[in-house]
Amino acid sequence: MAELDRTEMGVQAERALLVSVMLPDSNADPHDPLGELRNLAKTAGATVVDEMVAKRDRLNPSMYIGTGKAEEIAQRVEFNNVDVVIFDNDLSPGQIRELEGAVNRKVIDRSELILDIFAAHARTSESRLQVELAQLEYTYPRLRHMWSHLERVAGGAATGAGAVGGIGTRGPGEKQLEIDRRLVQKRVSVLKRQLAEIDSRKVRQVRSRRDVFSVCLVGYTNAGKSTLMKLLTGQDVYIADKLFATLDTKTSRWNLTEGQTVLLSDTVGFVRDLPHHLVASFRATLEEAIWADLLIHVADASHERVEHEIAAVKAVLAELGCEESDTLLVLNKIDKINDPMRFTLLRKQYENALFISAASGKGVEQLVETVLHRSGGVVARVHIEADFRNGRLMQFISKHAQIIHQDFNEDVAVIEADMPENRLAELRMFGKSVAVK
Ligand SMILES: Nc1nc2c(ncn2[C@@H]2O[C@H](COP(=O)(O)OP(=O)(O)OP(=O)(O)O)[C@@H](O)[C@H]2O)c(=O)[nH]1
Ligand SMILES: [Mg+2]
Repeated sequence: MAELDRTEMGVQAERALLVSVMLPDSNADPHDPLGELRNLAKTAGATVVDEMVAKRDRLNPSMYIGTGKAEEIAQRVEFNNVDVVIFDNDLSPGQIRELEGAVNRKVIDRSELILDIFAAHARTSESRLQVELAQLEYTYPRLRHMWSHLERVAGGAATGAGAVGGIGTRGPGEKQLEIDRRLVQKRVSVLKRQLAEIDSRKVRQVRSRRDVFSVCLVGYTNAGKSTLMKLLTGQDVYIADKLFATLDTKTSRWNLTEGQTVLLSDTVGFVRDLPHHLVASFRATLEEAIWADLLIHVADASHERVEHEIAAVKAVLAELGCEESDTLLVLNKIDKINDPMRFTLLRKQYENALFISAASGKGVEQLVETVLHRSGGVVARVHIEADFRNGRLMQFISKHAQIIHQDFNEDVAVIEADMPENRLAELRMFGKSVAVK
């Protein structure tokens, strides 16, 4: 099944031409539309030798770009000795087929590139299964194209004519294609079953820890999540200045203060327009994020496009169904911001965020303090005067407070107690019959 692994679609050590077609609703950076794709291509091991950006009001359904632009690509591909053309846009199998015919080179899209990186970085058997499933699901509709591609190359070599010959050709490849389709279907259902088992085991595992407060680091890839994890827990996690360094979730104990420990998890980073197949099959890895009591959203404050990265992460969180979760925004890498104006602006823009440097440790004390509060770890000595005939109120107090002393004064109970600070608001909601000092 070598061809189904799409090893041929990898870009390791290949010379790449990057193309971005910017439509009016594009999420790409207007100042450097290919910045992220360039990083992704480098992470995947390609050498970027040429780049093209085309602004368009609408896409051309057959090839995404027009024939004029395709001709230009074909010329530049020859001139620069390019092996692979990588589009920043998601292309349909039909568009890829047409494009490959027009430019006479392998064409891959952004999702395939991301899948290729994930395949190379996946370490545990779980993440390998997840990547394989995502690749098969994404690859599956493209198998016809794979075969016509292979046949075209063979046919092209024989006739010297290149391009269009093999598309849709019936022949031995077609029969092989049927066999391959059945094999793929079988493999996909085996993978789904295995992953469903892992998923339910994981859910049980995560739920069984419900009594311990759990915190999960989420954020754009390369924001510094693993660096922060290492700083806070001392866990030796993999840190690298590349995209998708972390693929597997790691959970560790984080001692906030004497006697107050929470669980901290480090997860896979997000990018904008993350392939849906990948989000779906990474659910098990992201289970920690879905069930966490608190999400720490780490963003790279030194990145010019931090606003967009924050928005992209929020979109993925929404896709995972955790947009309502308790979230704390942490702007990291403040040591890299040289312009004081920029810093002031960010502070104004994100007034509820914490500003830290995971590299130098700056601001981390405040982060610990905040998490301590959010986890209910900070205990306050309170003086409560309450109507003791209010059964629900008295029950709430006995459940959540450590009573130091109490007196009864006609209908009023006068109580001195220690109570988690984050319960005080709830206590006050009992209304007039309670006074808290
Ligand atoms: N200057 C500076 N660099 C930092 C800081 N935090 C992290 N880095 C660097 O940023 C790069 C990415 O850090 P990681 O911790 O691997 O980032 P991540 O968010 O875990 O990335 P992925 O796992 O790829 O999603 C590394 O080169 C870190 O050394 C910081 O506060 N300041
Ligand atoms: Mg990481």
